[in-house]
Amino acid sequence: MIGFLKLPRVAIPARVVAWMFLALPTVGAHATTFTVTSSDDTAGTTCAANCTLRQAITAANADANPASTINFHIPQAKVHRIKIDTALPNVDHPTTINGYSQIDSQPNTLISGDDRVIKIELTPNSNSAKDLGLYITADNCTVKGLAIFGFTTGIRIGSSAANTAYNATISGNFIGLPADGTTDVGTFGGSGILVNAANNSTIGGTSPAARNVIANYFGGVRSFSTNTTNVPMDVMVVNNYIGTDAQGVLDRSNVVGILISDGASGWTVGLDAAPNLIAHSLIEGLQLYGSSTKNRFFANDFVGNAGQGIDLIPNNVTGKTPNDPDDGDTGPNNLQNFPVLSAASQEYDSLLLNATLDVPHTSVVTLQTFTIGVYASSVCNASGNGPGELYLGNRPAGVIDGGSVKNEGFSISLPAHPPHLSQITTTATDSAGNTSEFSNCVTVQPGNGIFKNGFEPEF
Ligand SMILES: [Ca+2]
Ligand SMILES: [Ca+2]
Ligand SMILES: [Ca+2]
Ligand SMILES: [Ca+2]
Repeated sequence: MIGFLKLPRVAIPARVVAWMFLALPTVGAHATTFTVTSSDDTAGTTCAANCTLRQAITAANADANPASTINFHIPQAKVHRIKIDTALPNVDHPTTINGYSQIDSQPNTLISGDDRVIKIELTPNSNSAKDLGLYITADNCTVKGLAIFGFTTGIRIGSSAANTAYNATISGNFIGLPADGTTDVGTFGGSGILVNAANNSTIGGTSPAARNVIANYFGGVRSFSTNTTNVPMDVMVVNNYIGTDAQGVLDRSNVVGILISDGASGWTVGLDAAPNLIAHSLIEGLQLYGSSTKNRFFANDFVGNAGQGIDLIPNNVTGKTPNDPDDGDTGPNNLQNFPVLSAASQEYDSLLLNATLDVPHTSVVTLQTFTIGVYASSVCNASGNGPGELYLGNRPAGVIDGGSVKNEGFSISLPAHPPHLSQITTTATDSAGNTSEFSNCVTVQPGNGIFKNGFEPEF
């Protein structure tokens, strides 16, 4: 926001005022805007008429106002590739870096697919600049509208010092892809977005404009911590395409789509209103290691991942983790048991599911309520569980294993599913937010009921 300039009550020649507006950053009551006008990588402490991204970050870091904005106004309407010679300064002041401020760019407006136009690319110019693209070390920073590729880590949020970069927003970017969102520019080994001390940060967001596309990394999104004081908590990863091109179609594999470890907890990966597409991972879609708990995985579509969609990984042992009696085991997401599906049937306009969930035994009769995520797939994984290609919705399920009463069976119904995706699989999430791996698959059967108007479903 551009505020008013508080000028002293003295006469200032018009020529001087004009110069001030041209050459000085725009100062508002609470924020300063610095405008990048050059794709060069010249260093300097001020962001004057000819300002590089490096100069703008340096100037923002010294900004006396509590927040800064870095906009782009580089002449010519082409894609501008900013090639970094050495590591950029950390973004160490609350700053919004907005690639969509560049002329002729626009955020995505499509719920499915992509019509964004990105005009600012960030890539290394040499091996010595390859380690890291943007390094955010202040709270309340936003990065949007950039194509960042060629770095071992695209964006790092938070250093290993405690409390360094809370409330960051990374939205509307291509990470691991150039500005066209599709050209294969190689693979980068590290992490698209590395999340360190970055509590309450958001990767993506609920609007189409907020979607990131994250591709060609070892870990598309990866948590990172070195001790208990810099564990990233309560991070949202929603509405991203992970492992595809911008349209969500072509294979632009990460090795793992999302990797959460080292006690990172309280993450929300996918919302009903903002699902992620997690596709083409060379091993698993989503891995959860160690003591990380209360991580909710909802509403994500897992397509073409070589391994499981969701893998809870105790003691570094990957693969399907079997249910245990009464679910007393501990580990990532407390190794929440998955439902055991016995039947799925199509009754006119509803999909009916019957299942059981082995929950902890309680001394008194207690209704235990879980959220069951329901997914359809074309083919079941070789493991017998997953993959969960299309999220259909979730429903609450109440079960009892208390005192002498044991009723761990439940039934739920959802609207009819696409007939070509005949394999149904589910997850269970407890009230604390621990989501299970995927359940077994069952094939949808025609129901026993009488179909209206002679309608016969095809399977
Ligand atoms: Ca497992
Ligand atoms: Ca039980
Ligand atoms: Ca268990
Ligand atoms: Ca357990």
